[in-house]
Amino acid sequence: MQNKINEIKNYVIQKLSGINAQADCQALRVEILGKSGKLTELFKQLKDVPAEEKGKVGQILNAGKSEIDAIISNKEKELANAAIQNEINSAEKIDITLPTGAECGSLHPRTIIQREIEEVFTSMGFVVEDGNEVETEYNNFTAVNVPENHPARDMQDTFWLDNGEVLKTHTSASQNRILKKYTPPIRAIFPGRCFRNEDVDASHENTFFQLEGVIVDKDVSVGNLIYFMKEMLSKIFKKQVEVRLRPGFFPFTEPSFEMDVRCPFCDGKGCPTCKNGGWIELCPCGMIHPQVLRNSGIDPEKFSGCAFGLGLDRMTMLSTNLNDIRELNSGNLKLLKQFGVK
Ligand code: FA5
Repeated sequence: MQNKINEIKNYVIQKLSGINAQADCQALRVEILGKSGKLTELFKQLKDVPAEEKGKVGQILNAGKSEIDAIISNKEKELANAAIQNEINSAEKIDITLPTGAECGSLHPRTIIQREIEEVFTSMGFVVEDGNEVETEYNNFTAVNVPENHPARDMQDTFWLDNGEVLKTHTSASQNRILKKYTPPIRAIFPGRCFRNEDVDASHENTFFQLEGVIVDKDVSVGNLIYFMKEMLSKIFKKQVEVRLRPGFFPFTEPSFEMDVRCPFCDGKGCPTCKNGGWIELCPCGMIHPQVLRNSGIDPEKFSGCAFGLGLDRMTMLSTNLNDIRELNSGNLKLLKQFGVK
């Protein structure tokens, strides 16, 4: 076995001496260490080695692999450094003092609102977490109490990957990871991009943003939910706001609510923004279902929690008075730069 490894090592050294491109080096790595690589094939022969020799032969193989891997890695580093050096030497000289002639960019209005909301929640002791855009079916559905064949899955049809994962349909998909990451008391918000197989119209996009919040502690109640939401909205709209709860349904909260805010533009008197109803439907929320807590390893006998899932595009539309969500993804700079001032 040692002879065979030495042969491969000498072959690698000889080949590397003639290699000057990173791609060739990569190809050699695959040829030796890839799935059907020369060295990998030797590992496959280990199963035929008598049991009493397996340990020793395994050691020889592993040592050989580390040595060959290091030889290739060194060459890779050498080539990468040479490529950088080459770029530095050959790069045209840029005079950074010259005017660019291009306009400066600005933050997207949705990013501005997201940052404002994050600031308010962090000032109240929340951590800001990130979520995956590609999620497991378990996290997106099952962990939040939407098992296979549950009708609630139909309301959130999404884009499925060949490996069975999904483009997440809601930020609730991150609940399981985040509740597992921390131990109660937990206060976290997690903004993120979501995807649904939707017919696009003025208020629905197939790609949109939500900002989710969870609070888990001893004796959390709906009162906590109302308090934090009112605080946040009052800071964003820069005035005291009134909210109301209507019954709602989500498999992952019990009870579930739809939270409305009294229209901050007309103080509830009626205007085009609230379609003369005086209230604006803002955000679904509720008390976290005991099974969702259990799925994250939290004992619902000891702790309770509440959660909300704010539509960030909706908040952005409210704060900018835009009436078509499609503008937010349009790249229409004339329109967007009116708001993206920071
Ligand atoms: C949910 O997605 C729940 N996960 C929210 C939740 C979280 C409830 C925690 C309870 C506890 P819903 O499908 O209603 O719920 O979406 C929440 C918000 O996302 C909506 O109010 C809306 O503002 C926004 N939203 C949903 N679908 C779209 C869409 N296609 N385009 C733009 N915004 C959307």
